[in-house]
Amino acid sequence: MGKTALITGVTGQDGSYLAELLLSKDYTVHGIVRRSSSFNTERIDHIYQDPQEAHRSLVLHHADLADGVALVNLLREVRPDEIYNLGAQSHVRVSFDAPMYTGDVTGLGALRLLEAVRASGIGARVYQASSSEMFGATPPPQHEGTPFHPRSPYACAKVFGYWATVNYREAYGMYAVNGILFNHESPRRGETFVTRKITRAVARIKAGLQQRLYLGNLDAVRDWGYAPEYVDAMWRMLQRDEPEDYVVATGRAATVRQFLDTAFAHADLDPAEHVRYDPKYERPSEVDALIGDASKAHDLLGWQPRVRVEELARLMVDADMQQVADQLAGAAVRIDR
Ligand code: NDP
Ligand code: GDR
Repeated sequence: MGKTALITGVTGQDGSYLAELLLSKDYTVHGIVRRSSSFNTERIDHIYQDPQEAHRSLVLHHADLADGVALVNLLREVRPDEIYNLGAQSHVRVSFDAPMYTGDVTGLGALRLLEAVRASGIGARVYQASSSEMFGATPPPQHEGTPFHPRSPYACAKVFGYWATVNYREAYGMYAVNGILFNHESPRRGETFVTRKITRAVARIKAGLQQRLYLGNLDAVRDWGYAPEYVDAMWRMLQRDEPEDYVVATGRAATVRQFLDTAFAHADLDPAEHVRYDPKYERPSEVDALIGDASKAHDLLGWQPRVRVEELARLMVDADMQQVADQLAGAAVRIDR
């Protein structure tokens, strides 16, 4: 019999790749979907299984990290072996506009889930999606022992979730781990994060659908990896004998400007012609440089990143160009009718 996993945030970038990975390993995957007035399952539609089917390996449930009772009830019903807490208000800039909400879902939500695991007595292993944003103002390279200095309500909430995870491990002997993941991207990245915003704009400018791209700080340094490789690291963390925390990163640095230049060059476009500055996209306090040291993950998890930032930018541009082409073809078919 395969294992059973529960994923919060299954409709997000990482949740969708993780669900695919676990299904390929013969898991039964349960996912939490929050109620929305419009469809929010686009990233997992290709693996969706009809609720009428007798033996489903992917099962979706309505619940929310803001509702602790719903979490306890769901855990008692599903009784997962592994839980991946990927659900969050995950946008750093937005967290300055909605700090209380971000603290509630991203911070307290992690504690609600840990407490639900304890209260339901199911003994599941828990993965907490911690973030390089917790290091914030502490200079690179950052590793598991680097002090935190969060620079946003989002990062403060993630620090809370991190320590709640460590505390439940120490207090209750729970198998609970933090994956401290640096930025990771893909064609499924949300459209308002900077990499996807850039690659989507490149595709739309090339197709004549858009003229300008407005951005904020181009000097920020990030360590960008490829999301499908990062969800593999999450899974590896829960397969070890002992629960420990791990940094996951490529160890390579690039500025937003370098990502921008690579993406535009791939489509033979000149950023100077199209890119303009808008202070709206600056943060009240910025994180200048994140570059991770993932030696521990290399040594203990046998995990290695393969896709480098230049290749990442190009594959995201290619995917967005394909998506624009498909949309235009779809529109043409509708007009013909
Ligand atoms: P996304 O923003 O793509 O996905 C977030 C997920 O959380 C979505 O499924 C979203 O649902 C869900 N969600 C939001 N609010 C709630 C709520 N109240 N209750 C339940 N679910 C909720 O994030 P990523 O996939 O990129 O990231 C996954 C996790 O990893 C997040 O916790 C993020 O903070 C963290 N992280 C991400 C990194 C990255 O570079 N991607 C790096 C380090 C950490 P909906 O689809 O309805 O919006
Ligand atoms: P980040 O990702 O804040 O690192 O958080 P984001 O892509 O939003 O920003 C990266 C850098 O780009 C600069 N920037 C802009 N950012 C956005 N979104 N939009 C712009 O127009 C723009 N112009 C410049 C930002 O100032 C920043 O320096 C991501 C999220 O996935 C978090 O959930 C995760 O924890 C961290 O990565 C690791």
